[in-house]
Amino acid sequence: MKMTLRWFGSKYDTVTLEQIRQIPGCVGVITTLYDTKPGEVWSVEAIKAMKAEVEAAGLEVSGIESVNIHDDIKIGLETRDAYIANYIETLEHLGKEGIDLVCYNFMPIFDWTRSDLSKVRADGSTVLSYDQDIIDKIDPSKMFDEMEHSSGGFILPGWEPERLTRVKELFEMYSEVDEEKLFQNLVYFLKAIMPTCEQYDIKMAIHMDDPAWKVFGLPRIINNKENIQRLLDAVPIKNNGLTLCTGSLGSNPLNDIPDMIRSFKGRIHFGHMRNLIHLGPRKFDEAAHLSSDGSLDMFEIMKAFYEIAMTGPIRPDHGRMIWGEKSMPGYGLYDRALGATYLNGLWEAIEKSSKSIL
Ligand code: CS2
Ligand code: MN
Repeated sequence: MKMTLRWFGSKYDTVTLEQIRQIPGCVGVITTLYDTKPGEVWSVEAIKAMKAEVEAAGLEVSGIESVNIHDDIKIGLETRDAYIANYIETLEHLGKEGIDLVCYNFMPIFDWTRSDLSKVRADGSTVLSYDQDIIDKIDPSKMFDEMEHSSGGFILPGWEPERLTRVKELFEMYSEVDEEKLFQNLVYFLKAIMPTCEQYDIKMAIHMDDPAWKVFGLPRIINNKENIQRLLDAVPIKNNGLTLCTGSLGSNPLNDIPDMIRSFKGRIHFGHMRNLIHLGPRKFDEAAHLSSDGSLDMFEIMKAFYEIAMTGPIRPDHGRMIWGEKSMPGYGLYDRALGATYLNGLWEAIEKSSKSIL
C-alpha cells in the first residue's frame, strides 16, 4: 500500500504540495489536468508540466483522478468512437510519461451526490451528508445550483460548471439508457481501450457509484458485489480494475466491504478510504476515518487490503471540515491528514502483528 493524497492543482487547491509532503508516509498525489473537459486529448506538454511541478515538491504523481468519460460514450451515441479515440490518445500520452493508474467513473450526468455539504456535527465539525427525502424534493436540473450554493464558492470535483447548461438535454439523452445499456456501453469502452492499457500497463480503476443506488432515476451499475464482479468478468484483464471506495460502497449497509476486497483480489488498483454513519434508510453522514466515529470497521477494511497484498495507492477520501479550515467541502488538509495518519497506524499494526504470528 502506498499512502497518497488527492490534489487539485495549484490553481484550485487550498492545500499545497509542501503541506502534503509533510504528512507522514505520504509519497504522492492523485491529481488531474483541471482545465480539460471530458472528451479532450491531454497534451504531452501539459502532462509533463503537471509531473514536473509535483516532482519538484518531492512527491510523485501516483495516479490520475479522473480522466472523465464523455457522456456520448456513456449514452452510446455514434460519436462515441471519436471520443474513445481521444481517450486512447490521452492514455498513450500518460503511459509515455510513466503514469500507470487512471481512476474514472461511469455515472450518468452527476458524479457523487449529497444533500448537504456542510452539516454540523455535535463537535462543531462539518461533513457532507445524504438524505433521500431532501434529494427527492430537488429538481435535478437545479442540482448544480444547489451544489454551487452550498460549496462555499469552491468548484466541486465532478460538478464543474460547464456541465450546468446541458443538464435538461442530458436527462433526455439518457431517457433510453437503462442499467443494461449503460453496462454494455461501459464494456464497449473498456474493450476498445484495453489494448492501449496493456501496452503501457495502465491500470484503469473504475470508481464505485456514490451513493450506491439510483439517484434522480439515473441507472447505477457499479454498486454491489454482483454487479462489480460482472464487469470484471466481462473484460477479464487485470488492467480493467477498480477504485475501491469504502464510503461509496458503504452507503449501502448490505455491502460487506472486507468480503468484496478479498473477492476482487488482483483487480483493486486504488483505494479510497472514508467512513460514514448510517442514520436510516438512504440517509447517512460522513464521519472521521476512525472506526468508532462511524458505521464502517476501518480495521477490518485495512486488514482485508493487507491480506490481498495491496500494493497500489490508497488515499483518505473526504474529510470533515475542522479547526476553522476553509476549503473545498471534503477536501481540506487537516482531517485528511489525520485520516492518513490513522490509516498508516492501522497498517503498521496489522503488518507487524501478522509478521509476529508467522
Ligand atoms: C470522489 C469522486 O470526491 C469524491 O467523492 O471520490 O468524485 C471521484 O473522484 C470520481 O467519481 C472518480 O471519477
Ligand atoms: Mn471515492
